Amino acid sequence: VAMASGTALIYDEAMTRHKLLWNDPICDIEVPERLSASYEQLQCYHLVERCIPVPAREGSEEEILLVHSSEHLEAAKSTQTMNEEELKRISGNYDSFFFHPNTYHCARLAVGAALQLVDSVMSGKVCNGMALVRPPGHHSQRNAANGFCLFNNVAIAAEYAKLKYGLQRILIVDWDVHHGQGTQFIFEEDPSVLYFSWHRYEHQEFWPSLKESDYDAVGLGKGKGFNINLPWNKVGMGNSDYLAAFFHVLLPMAFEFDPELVLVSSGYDSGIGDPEGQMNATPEVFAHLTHFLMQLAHGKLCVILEGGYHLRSLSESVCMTVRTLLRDPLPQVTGEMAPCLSAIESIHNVRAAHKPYWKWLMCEDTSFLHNLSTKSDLLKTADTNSCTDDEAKITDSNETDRIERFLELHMKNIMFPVPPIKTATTAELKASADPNTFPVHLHVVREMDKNELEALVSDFHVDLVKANKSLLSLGSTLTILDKILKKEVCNGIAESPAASASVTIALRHSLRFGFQRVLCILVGDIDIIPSTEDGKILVIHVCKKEQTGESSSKHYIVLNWKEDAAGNDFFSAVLGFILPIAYSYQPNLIVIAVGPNRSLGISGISLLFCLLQGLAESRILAVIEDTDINLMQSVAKALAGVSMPHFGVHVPPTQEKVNQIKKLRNQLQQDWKMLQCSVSDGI
Ligand code: Q9C
Ligand code: ZN
Repeated sequence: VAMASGTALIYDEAMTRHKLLWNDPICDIEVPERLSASYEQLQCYHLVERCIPVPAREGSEEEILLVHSSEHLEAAKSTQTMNEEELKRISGNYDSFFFHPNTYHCARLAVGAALQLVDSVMSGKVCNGMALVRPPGHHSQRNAANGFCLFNNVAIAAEYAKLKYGLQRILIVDWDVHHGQGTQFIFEEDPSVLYFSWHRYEHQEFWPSLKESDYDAVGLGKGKGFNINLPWNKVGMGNSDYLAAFFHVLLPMAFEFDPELVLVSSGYDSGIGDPEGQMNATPEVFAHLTHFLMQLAHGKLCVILEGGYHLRSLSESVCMTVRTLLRDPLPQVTGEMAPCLSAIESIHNVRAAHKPYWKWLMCEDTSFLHNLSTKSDLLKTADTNSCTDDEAKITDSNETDRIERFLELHMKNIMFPVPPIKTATTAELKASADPNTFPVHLHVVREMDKNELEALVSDFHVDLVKANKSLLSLGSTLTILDKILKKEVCNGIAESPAASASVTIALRHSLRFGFQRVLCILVGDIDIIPSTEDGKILVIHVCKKEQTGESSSKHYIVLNWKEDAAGNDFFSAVLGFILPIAYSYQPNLIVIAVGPNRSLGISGISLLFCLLQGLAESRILAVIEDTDINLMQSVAKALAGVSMPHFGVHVPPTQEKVNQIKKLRNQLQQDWKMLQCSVSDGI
């Protein structure tokens, strides 16, 4: 099936006409400029013209009633003709909400914009998209406005998608810094909607200060297990905390759930500089979060704006999201890749609370802390990581300056013009492929001839190029690597009859080029002669047991894995082990080599390519010895990003495999800190 392509963008200036008419220090951050500034920044980066414009429309009363009571609808409707005094009085009936005569119209447009986005994606007009809306929605409840929200745009979108398209599994990811308690209440008993929210909580001190926002609110009745709350008990959470939450909580659950559509309650008040969130995550982390979610539901992803009150941080983060939806290569995440102890504690707790409901968690030995509050107090003082109060609080203008400078500096690096994703391969692969299903923008390169090759490799690894035959087999690998190094292409696939030799030479060549960190993932029987001592190469070798006697060290990690014959048990290894190590390492280049006697199926291998693409600015070299055309095509599709593979149902691995991962995690988590997900082995 050909996949939809393109990214929808929905923006209507009319939604800037809802504004606060009186003084209210609680509500005065939710300003019209949030929308216009975001849109202007998108224009500035030339992202608007690359998207498919989709008009907003008013959501109908019937559509609003999918989630809200008629009393609530009528109350909202009645505000259109009120004077300021009446508006102020009725606003006072709710926690943190303000009405303007235009509010009702704007809120209907916000609902309709979300529904237009769902229609565009579900009809195949586009693959994904973003709707910039005001007022936001996720605090809004069946019968009440709350926290700047009148109608719950995302919740209505989910009900609408279920009704109109017969969907049975929808994932809502709420990365806003506040708990979308409205959305939780609406779907609490509904197993067809998996709701995930992380939020500033501070042991219930932070608004809306509900017991129901804690990690033990897992859903009710039939919906048990389908509500995931990850409370942050400290401010100052950053990129690594967010990524750890994705690796160790959200992504494994999301892959096991296998949604047909993903909706994002996309608040950017969880980003750096936001006065509400007081977190430290930089805009580029949203590119990575978006990229991970694009791997689900065949890429059907609808991003709908919620909060975000630091205009610069908000608009840069919106741009990061849209750029990623458009499939540009991802910027590197910055900062030390180590989650803080308080984050690990929260991650540990939500995993323990969800253990009964998810196969993937069942065999892990996460259990509740016996005395949580004591332990938490201990952790408060033990925590030496980034999320300490003094570093995170914006108390004076120095702090504001710091954030502005930070954003300025990082934006320079991040919004650099990057080459579009182009995949290089040699002509052979393309010729043998079905032209109807094969990536169109595959870039065919000529192989180097013997003389060119000799010139390139003459002064090093002479031993390896002695025989003519092996020399020629290096041709495609080096040609393609060279194009990646020269930034002519982003990634490439080399067929090689001698993968071991090709990889060895590719690694040496890239170190010579000046790369400081090359991540090399070997699948199957491949013997390379690497020097991993100086840390410039990190090898993860996925192979069947027996045949290697090697044991793992910091830079040579052996993962004995033979994929379950019945299906897909490699998910947990990729999400909970390989990805965290890869993000801890932050490579400049990734080489993935598939040799003979491979222990993974096509879908396991594709999963690796898809998920690791966010690293090394998408520089990935594939070296494949196998002549299986299906494997080649899957890798090509994954790298060219033309179709979102369906990874099938996530099968939990055997106890033996789980134990291996656990052992490796314990052994390696001091070196690769993103592996930490449990308090008991974290300290
Ligand atoms: N003391 C969104 O980000 N703060 N809403 C209330 C009361 C309300 C945030 C503080 C924050 C609402 C969509
Ligand atoms: Zn918020």
